[in-house]
Amino acid sequence: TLRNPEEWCRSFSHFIAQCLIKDFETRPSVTHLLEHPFIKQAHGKEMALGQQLSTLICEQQDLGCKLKTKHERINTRKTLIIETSPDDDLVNLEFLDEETIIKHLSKRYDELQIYTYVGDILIALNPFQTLSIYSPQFSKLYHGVKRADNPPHIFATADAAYQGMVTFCKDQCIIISGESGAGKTESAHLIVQHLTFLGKANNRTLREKILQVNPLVEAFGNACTAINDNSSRFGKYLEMKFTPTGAVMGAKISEYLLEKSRVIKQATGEKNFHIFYYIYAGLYHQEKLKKYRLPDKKPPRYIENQHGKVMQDIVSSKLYKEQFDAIQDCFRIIGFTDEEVNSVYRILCAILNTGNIEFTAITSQHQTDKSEVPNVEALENAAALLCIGPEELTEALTSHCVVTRGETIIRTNTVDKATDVRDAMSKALYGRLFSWIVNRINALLHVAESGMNVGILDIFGFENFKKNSFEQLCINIANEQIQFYFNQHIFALEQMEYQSEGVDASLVEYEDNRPILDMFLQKPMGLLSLLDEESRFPQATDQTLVDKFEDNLRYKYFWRPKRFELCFGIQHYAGKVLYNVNGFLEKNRDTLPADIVVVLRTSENKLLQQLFSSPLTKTGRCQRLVIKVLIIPVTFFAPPPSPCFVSSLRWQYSLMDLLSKMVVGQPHFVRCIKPNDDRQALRFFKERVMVQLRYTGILETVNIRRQGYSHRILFEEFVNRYYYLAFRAHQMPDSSKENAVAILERAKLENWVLGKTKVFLKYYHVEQLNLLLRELIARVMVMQAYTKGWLG
Ligand code: AOV
Ligand code: MG
Repeated sequence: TLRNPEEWCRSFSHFIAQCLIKDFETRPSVTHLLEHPFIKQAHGKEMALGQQLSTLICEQQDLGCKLKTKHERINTRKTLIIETSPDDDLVNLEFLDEETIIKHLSKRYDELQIYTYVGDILIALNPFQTLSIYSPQFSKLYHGVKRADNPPHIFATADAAYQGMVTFCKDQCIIISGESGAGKTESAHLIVQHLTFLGKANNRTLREKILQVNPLVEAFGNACTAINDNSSRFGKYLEMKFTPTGAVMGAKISEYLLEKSRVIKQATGEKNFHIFYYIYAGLYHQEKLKKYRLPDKKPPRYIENQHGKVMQDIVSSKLYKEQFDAIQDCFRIIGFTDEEVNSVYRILCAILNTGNIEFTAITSQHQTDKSEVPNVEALENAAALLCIGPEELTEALTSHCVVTRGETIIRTNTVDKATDVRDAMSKALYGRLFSWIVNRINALLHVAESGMNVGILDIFGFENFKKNSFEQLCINIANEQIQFYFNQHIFALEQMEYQSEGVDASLVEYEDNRPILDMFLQKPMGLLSLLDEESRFPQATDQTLVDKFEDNLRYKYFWRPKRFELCFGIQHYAGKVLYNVNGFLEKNRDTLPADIVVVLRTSENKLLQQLFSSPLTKTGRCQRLVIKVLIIPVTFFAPPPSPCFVSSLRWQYSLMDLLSKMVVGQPHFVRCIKPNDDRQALRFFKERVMVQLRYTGILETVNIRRQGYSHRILFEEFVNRYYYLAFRAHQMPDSSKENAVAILERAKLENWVLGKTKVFLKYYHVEQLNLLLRELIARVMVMQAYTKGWLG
């Protein structure tokens, strides 16, 4: 009898009755409900309606699960140790200081409770051992329940993001931070695992595809470093796309500044990207080294262990071989064609051969700066794999064209120059191949419909090695930006809002890293601008660069140990780091000679043509991004000057893209902590943890979470969202302050505060309100179901 979805939606009990009694002859299933024409219509029609519906649907889904699995849950609880404890949330602690926090975390870690809340923020201590708390049973346990019902868990954070998305139709993002080896990437995997569970699509293949994305890109983008055997060498933002009703429908991945220099050289004790070892071991076992023109006596130079280990290490590694098989599966499941995969392998093998090309100087009477290739085999192999002519490749490596006054002159390359060109080619090939794989995954998991998404940010963590170079600087600047974003969200914005709303809340002091960021990013005198400027001078050297830094950077965060030494130090938010400027200019310039591009474009390989036909990097050059909510100061978003080098264009620009994405979603924070540097289970070094707690501002976070109001909702939105709790469904109350108060009182909440336009709530208030709402709907549903006799 209902005339339109609007009317129907307003009266939710009626709605449920309709769905349950009128349309369904059998037991109602959520999928049926979602397919109901009213729901579909309403979703397409109006966002506000869609929001209310999503809430309802999500609650029903929840209830359906409850009804079905009640017994299952009781059983699970018996077998799993899932006791909650008052120190699950540090905010509940009576005494609060660093010592107490450490004591609690240490005790919890001993009991293998690696997760702890600070209000709505999750602290995750790296267990350095496999825990049995990530099974499907646990996924069920953490589905749509009140947070305090279960001990803290990464699944609870994923659940909160998911529920936030379906309930309020708002994009969410989960920001995982922590230093290198703290457990960010593992956490990101677990979040994806739980989100695929929550967003159960009927389509099983899709779920499988999404689960293959991380392993595939990580094979190409991760490597063994001195700190972490599986260290992320790129920043990754994975967006999982959902329908308005919360079914997963696709994914999109964005990559940020891959550490390409690793392809050609690795620091002592470190390795190249995983994929090179996988492919070498894999092809060896498949007896395909010959087919891919790889040497079988000695591994190619780029993956040769520089520290005395031999060929046998790579080919006898069972792990590498298994990983190669796994990667082949990933490609297949995600949907890459055989031809594409073959091209990827060819390019990888071509890179390995390229690394083996050597140059020797030809000295004649007239010319001293000429080079030639003595070992033509490697060169011929590379050329054959790339489907280009070996002569053309030799020419592009050993000479270059210069255009002066309209005339093209060919100049020869010295041995050093030719070596640089060779390595630049390898880096470019790998970098573009990586971007292509990412783009291809996106195309294969692309969804045409617009929906909502949960984004997961997992970047390379803060690094401080014995020797730190340009790459570490880039990585650490990125981490400064993430820290800044966290501070803005947790402290600055919150406190600004109290003031503007006239709410009396005591201010919490925190370490603001804005001045350090200014030092890096300011124009024209920030460190990165200075680096760009120096990169433009052909005569500049690393020495002139570091002198320039010293002469211009008058900050207490910058120091130079000794004039004439090629280093400088930075006091980062996470500690002091000494950088060696050796190679800074070259790495920042990251030039790929036009001659190489020209020859690679002649390739008969389709993929290769594609890689070099147009700039693959999704930088969009100097186009300005539109930022909806401005949290990060505008200066950080200014377009880079041209010509653009790594630090300005690819680096800053891509970070800007990353931050602007996060700014639009509701953030959830996971702070990963490394309890020891030896990667040992059950070892909790207080000092080490203390330092991380300090620089991440955990104590201040506990304070602000205890005093502060992390949820600030406009009266209108609040009344819209929760009016069922105090009014009848059809009443449609005004979105006034008084009605908001009526709801809060009816819900028997305490300690909330009213601002000029908003209700200020603690995170547990919101949880309580959502729970009440859910229970209310559940009661109606159960009542209806009883009348129908479905619950026996
Ligand atoms: P990261 O991502 O924070 O470092 P990872 O996530 O790669 O660190 O974690 C490093 C190692 O710690 C993993 O390889 C696991 O052995 C172990 N680990 C982390 N979390 C867990 C967990 N929940 N359960 C079991 N083992 C874990 V870096 O990418 O280097 O910044 O750049
Ligand atoms: Mg990682």
